[in-house]
Amino acid sequence: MTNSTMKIAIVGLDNAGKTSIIRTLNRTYDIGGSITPTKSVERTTFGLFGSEGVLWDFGGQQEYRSTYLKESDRYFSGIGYLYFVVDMQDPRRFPEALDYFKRIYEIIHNEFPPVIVSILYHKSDPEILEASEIPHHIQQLSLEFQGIVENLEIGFYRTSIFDPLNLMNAISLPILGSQPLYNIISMLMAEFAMDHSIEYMNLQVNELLELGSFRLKTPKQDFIKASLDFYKQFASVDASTKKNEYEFEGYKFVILNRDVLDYNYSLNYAYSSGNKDEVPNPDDLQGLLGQINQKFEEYRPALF
Ligand SMILES: Nc1nc2c(ncn2[C@@H]2O[C@H](COP(=O)(O)OP(=O)(O)OP(=O)(O)O)[C@@H](O)[C@H]2O)c(=O)[nH]1
Ligand SMILES: [Mg+2]
Repeated sequence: MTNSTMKIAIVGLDNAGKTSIIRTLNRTYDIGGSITPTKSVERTTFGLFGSEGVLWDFGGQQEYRSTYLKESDRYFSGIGYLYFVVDMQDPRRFPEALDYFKRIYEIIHNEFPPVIVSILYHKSDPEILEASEIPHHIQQLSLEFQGIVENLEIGFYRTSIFDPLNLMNAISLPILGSQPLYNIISMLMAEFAMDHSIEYMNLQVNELLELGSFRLKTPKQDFIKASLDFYKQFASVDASTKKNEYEFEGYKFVILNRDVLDYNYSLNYAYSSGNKDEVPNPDDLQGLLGQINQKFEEYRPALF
């Protein structure tokens, strides 16, 4: 493994929601607040397991898109992960989006190691999702994207800034989902969640990514609403406090801060406030944290 920097590219048409995604994840965006179009590329660096990653937010206005395609080496070489963002609330622009993706794919398809490509069906807002045309459009678009990349395996995710826990999951899976630890920790969480009527649990390893998570398959709308408030707390949480608790709209949310090896992480979980009997007591939690730390040491995360 080399010590090079991990390069992550977020691309898509103007107004697709790319900058909102990044700012939601690193908690610098007031969800619902105003945001201006990105001029050319904005880079953000972050640390992960002792290595460095850099996020490239490719402003999507026409003039910038032409420049990237013309000076493709400068912009697209060395990409490890590509997220292509589609605005699901703007079907008229699907053809334009597909065309842009196709041109980029022609440039990156020979990269080695191969680029991990993910499609984000963005603005799939939880409140409108099921009653809208979005699920149908997703089916159609997936066939088109798959047709462009042929045999390459690509990931498809529904995202929305109004469901930030799910957004974090979508961004994390392509990068960390193939780590054995991700699956091990997710399994520990699923088991623990079942025993204690927990509706959500994740392990947060930096300001962007998670290493394992559990969530009910179809979370209640109430939970998603409450989780927005919870998510805003992530930014202001006092990392020196071992346990932080919040109550939002009938849900109890807990953030536990811990260290293992040289890393800090937080274990986050939520359950319905009405659920008093099965909630985990300190011994239960100690047991889970012990298991997580042990697995962490056994499968030291190594990325590059
Ligand atoms: N409903 C909804 N609106 C969103 C979502 N994400 C972003 N938006 C809105 O979409 C608009 C464009 O968002 P940006 O993040 O600036 O889009 P961008 O892709 O960075 O645009 P460029 O920088 O021009 O390429 C803003 O008004 C956002 O508030 C979402 O998940 N749902
Ligand atoms: Mg932008």
